[in-house]
Amino acid sequence: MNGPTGAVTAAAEEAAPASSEAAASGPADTHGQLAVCGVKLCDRNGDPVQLTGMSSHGLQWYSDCLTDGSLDALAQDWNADVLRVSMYIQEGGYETDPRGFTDRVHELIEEGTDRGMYVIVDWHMLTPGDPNHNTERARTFFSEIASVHADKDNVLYEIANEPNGVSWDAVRGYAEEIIPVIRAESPDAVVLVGTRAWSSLGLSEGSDHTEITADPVDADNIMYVFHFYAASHGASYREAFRAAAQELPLFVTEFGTQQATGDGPNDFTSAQAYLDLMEEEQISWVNWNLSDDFRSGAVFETGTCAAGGPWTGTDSLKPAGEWIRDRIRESGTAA
Ligand code: IDC
Repeated sequence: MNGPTGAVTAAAEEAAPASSEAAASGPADTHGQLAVCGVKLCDRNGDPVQLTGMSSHGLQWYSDCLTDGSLDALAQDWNADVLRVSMYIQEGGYETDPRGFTDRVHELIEEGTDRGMYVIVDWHMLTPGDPNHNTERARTFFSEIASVHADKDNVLYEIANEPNGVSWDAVRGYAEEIIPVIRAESPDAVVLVGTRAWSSLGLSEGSDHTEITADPVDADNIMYVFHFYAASHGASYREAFRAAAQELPLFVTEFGTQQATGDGPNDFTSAQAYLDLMEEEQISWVNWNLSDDFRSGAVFETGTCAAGGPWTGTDSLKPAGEWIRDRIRESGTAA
């Protein structure tokens, strides 16, 4: 796929010669429609793929960090396979302006598509933690998004960011309501299902993945979502994740190298252990987040977005940003 304009593409290729191939044809052009195959994610030829990339921050706060320049850098300098578009529902998000946020998501799907990336549409429910609180809103939103982008093969649907304080049964019931809404318009799209206890497969509320294997969502072509924050979630959490990966198709749509607040010191040793595990198991991952929020998990230094960059290279990056840019460049399909 071509970049947004010949000039921008040429400039980006110059800045990152190693990625000139990715600029000419992005991962979504090469691998096409994805489908769940066993516990893995496979491309249009049935070959397993691992996608790696970045999540935006909340669109209500950091939309101005998603520019032509930053998205070019993500695709061509960072070699990302996937952009997660994080649309909060509460906290000043979708519920305050459904039309405006839906339109912004449409735009960002096009921006990701133009750059040959996969796009995850993240229904970023968080507080309240019961996804059923937003079911009617989710129906309206996903029905429109899945209908408008039905002809694309690079859109994945994440229907509930982090359910919390609710049973697996409640989460499963919500998934079984929303998945058919998406499938009515986009029958082949992979759907990502958030799990209990902040998408920890239940771990953060004292359960584990066996509650899911005992009573899975009644739908095919879905993956279950796991999130972790490497400085808060150590070896036992990681081993529970490894056990789950043997039995369930998993997608890590959010992780940080710091604490669960998205802030504090980085634990790159723990984070690397997770990355090694995900490479071994070919689990796709997305890091939180592509913004210049003051917290340590936002990749850009504060003020970068208002200044309009620089987006390529490492001059604007915090330590977590430099670390994750290196990892994304050397992993995934666009490495
Ligand atoms: C955090 C943001 C912070 C914001 C807060 C509001 O970094 O700026 O004020 O949300 O809810 C998650 C959530 C994600 C969190 C992130 C870091 O999905 O929304 O972002 N986190 O705390 N789960 C675990 C960590």
